Parts: sequence; structure tokens; C-alpha cells
Amino acid sequence: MYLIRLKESLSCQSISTYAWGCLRQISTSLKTQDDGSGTNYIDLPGGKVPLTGNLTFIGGPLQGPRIATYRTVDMTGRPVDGAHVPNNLDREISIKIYKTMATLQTMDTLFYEAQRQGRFSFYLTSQGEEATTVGSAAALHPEDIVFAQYREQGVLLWRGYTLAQFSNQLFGNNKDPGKGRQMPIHYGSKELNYHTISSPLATQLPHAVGAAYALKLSGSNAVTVAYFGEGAASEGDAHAAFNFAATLEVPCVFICRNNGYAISTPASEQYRGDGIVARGPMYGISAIRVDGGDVRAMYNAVREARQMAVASCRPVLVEAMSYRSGHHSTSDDSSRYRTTDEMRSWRARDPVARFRYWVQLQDWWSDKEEQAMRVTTRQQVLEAMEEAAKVPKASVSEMFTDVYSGPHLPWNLEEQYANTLKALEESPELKPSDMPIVSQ
Ligand SMILES: Cc1ncc(C[n+]2csc(CCOP(=O)(O)OP(=O)(O)O)c2C)c(N)n1
Ligand SMILES: [Mg+2]
Repeated sequence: MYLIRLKESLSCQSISTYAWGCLRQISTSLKTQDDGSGTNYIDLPGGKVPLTGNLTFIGGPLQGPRIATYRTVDMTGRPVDGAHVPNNLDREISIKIYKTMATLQTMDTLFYEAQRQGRFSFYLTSQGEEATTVGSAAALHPEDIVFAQYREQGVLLWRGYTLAQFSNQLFGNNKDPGKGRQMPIHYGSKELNYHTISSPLATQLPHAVGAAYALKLSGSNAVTVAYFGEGAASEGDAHAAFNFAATLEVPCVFICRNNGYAISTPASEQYRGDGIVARGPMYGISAIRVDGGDVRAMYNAVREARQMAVASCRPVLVEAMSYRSGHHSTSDDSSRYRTTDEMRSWRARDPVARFRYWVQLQDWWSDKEEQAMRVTTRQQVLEAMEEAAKVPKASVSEMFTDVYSGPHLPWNLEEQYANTLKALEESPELKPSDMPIVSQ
């Protein structure tokens, strides 16, 4: 616009004179400086950068060694010599972490099977990622606010979400706070500081950054925690979130679960840099890559990340490397795009068995306790499902009446409610068999 106006008001000759004047002005304002070592710098609003006569490009396709993965326990459960473990796990927390991971495994297996039997419409497991979610959850404080993707049921389980609550949500019954309006697995809990899951990928990331900014303004010592997959990291929202987090300087811990797949798309097709961790420095965010199958490493890395986020009031990025051992969801058959050999080899690296070995090595757990716990947990999950199945569904009328808290329905809901009742009256075959029409 400015140039167009200039063109309109100035002749060719005077444009040239104007540009020459500008150039001279710029050349004096962009002063180069010598720091004494013979290096020249250019001082710009974005910062002071060195000058060079070398015509050299940086970056390009990945070459050379990749960023290392922090690990404290090997694949068989033995401690890694010399690993830096600033926060060792004592007996009590180790047993709690192990029991939560084992319960998560049992819960995932039984809920998955129940969905296959048609008892509810959708499920997805976190098999292979139990250490990532439970290990990180154990490192957080209860007041930290979680913005999860959808495969982080381990965080909720750690925070005390009960098997009954999981079951009520999956069955979409009257005891589910969402009353069946959300798809199964879209859990949320205000009491546990866990925002309700939203399926569109990466939308939780800017939300987490905004909430972290609010925490900063209120002087809180809590952080927000944004979980996401490596596939979601390709969304525009992820880039916006990282940059806002860095520039606004907010206490947000980003935890990327790099589990190798985004449904059928392998991680190798998701980026050309070194995974997600390499993006941290690019945005000015401290970052670490962690073995997501090593619960002790996850616990230590996230505890440190949280500490850094609070102390510096800045974001931190953790990339947890793991493998999605199950199908993407009950709507997926992953044997169509990955080999059984690959899947079998990763099943053998089960993070739950790996941690059990470590806990048994400390003499804190026995085969007998293991057997008893597995029987009890299985029973508890089955009972929770039986109970949830018996709870009636919310009535059709609540779709309209349970939206706003005021005594009267807004006119548009009133109209839609009346139309629904009329349609059900005229076409009784549309009446859902398991839902009352009007609340009793
Ligand atoms: C904006 C958007 N695009 C596409 C989808 C469909 N979709 C659902 S899950 C998924 C894969 C996500 O992969 P990743 O982030 O790696 O998480 P993972 O399932 O591996 O845990 C896709 C493409 C979606 N939900 N939202
Ligand atoms: Mg993934």
C-alpha cells in the first residue's frame, strides 16, 4: 500500500532519489560492529547476528548422528551403568507406578474386547506407551493442568479416575458427566485438572499454552502439560503453540509421544528433521528425547522439565520414543500396513514387564503378588463394566434441557426439542430402544 501511494505521488526520478536516500539511511542505521575478535555483527530488532563472507547453507536432510535418547533401565529391566538419576524411585512410588501400569494394561485389554463384542462403539488402547503416560503423570503435581490427546488414559488413572468413571464414559450412561454426548474415550475431569479430550488433532496445544499464560499472570506455581502424538505435531496448531509458548514465556511442558505411527502413516513420513525434539531449539525451547518405554527415565525427565518450566517460566519439550503396540483404534487393522514381525518384536519389549523386572530386582515385588494383583484387577474392571452397563442412558429430552443452567430453554432449543418430539411421535421406529424420551 505504502509503495503504491509512493508511486502515485512521485515521478520515476524522485522515486530513485527517495530510494537512494533510504539506502544511505539504512546503511548508517545497520551499523556493523566488531567484537574485537574480528567478527562483524549486524544489530537488528530480532537480535545481534554475526556476518560472514561464506556462502554456506545450513540444515537439509538428516545426516550424521541423531539426538540421543535418555535411558536409565535397559530393555530387560536392568539399570544402565552411569545413568543420571536425580530422582530415584523409592519402594512406595515404584509399587504405585507399577500397579497403575498393570491396571492400565488390563483395563485396555478388557475394554478393547468389550468394544469388539459391541458393548460400546469405540475404544483405543495405550499398549506400548504405559510407561510414557504413567511415568510422566507420576512426575507432575496434582494442580498441574493436563491437556491430553486421547491415548493418555494412564494419566487419568494415576490421578485417581476410577474404573467406574472410565466405564460410565465408555457406555455413555447417565452417570457420565457428558451423558453420552461425547464419543467413548473423550474423558474429562474438572476435579483432576484434566481437560476433556477433543478429537481434532493438536487443538489442545494452543489451549495448553493459553492456560499456561493464565497461570503465569495469576502467579501460580503450577504448569500446564500438553500431550500429543508425533502425527499431531505436523498440524499448524502445533507450530503456533510452540512459538507462542516460547515468545510469551509460559510454564508449559510439551510431552510428545512419538510412537512410530499416525494411524497408518509411519513416523518416517512425518518429518525430515530429527523427530520432534529437534524442533525445540528451533523455537528457543529446551528439549530432551527420552526412552518412553523406561518409566524411570520418563519420571526423571518430566520431573526435571517441570522444575525448569516453573523456575524459568518457560516451556520445555519432552519427546518420548515408543511404539504403538496396538491398532490405532477399534476402527483400524494395523496388519494392513505393518508386518507381524515388527509388531511381535515390539510386544516383546513391553514396558510393563520391563518395569516389573526392575521392581523385582529391588526385591519389592514377587510373582505371588503379581498373580494376585492381575486376578483382582481383572475382576475390578469386569465389575465396573457390569455396573456401568446397568445404568440407564440419559433421556432424549436432556439433549436440550441439560445444556444451559437457566430455568428456560433458549427459543432455538425449544423449537428443536418440539420438532424432535414431533418426529418421534410420527415415526416411532426412530425411538432409541435404550433411552427414555423424557426424564422421569
Ligand atoms: C485435524 C485432524 N486431522 C485428522 C484426524 C484423523 N486422525 C485421528 S488420529 C490420527 C493420527 C494421529 O497420530 P499421532 O498424533 O501420532 O497419535 P497416535 O494415534 O499415534 O497416538 C489422525 C490422522 C483428526 N482427528 N484431526
Ligand atoms: Mg503416533
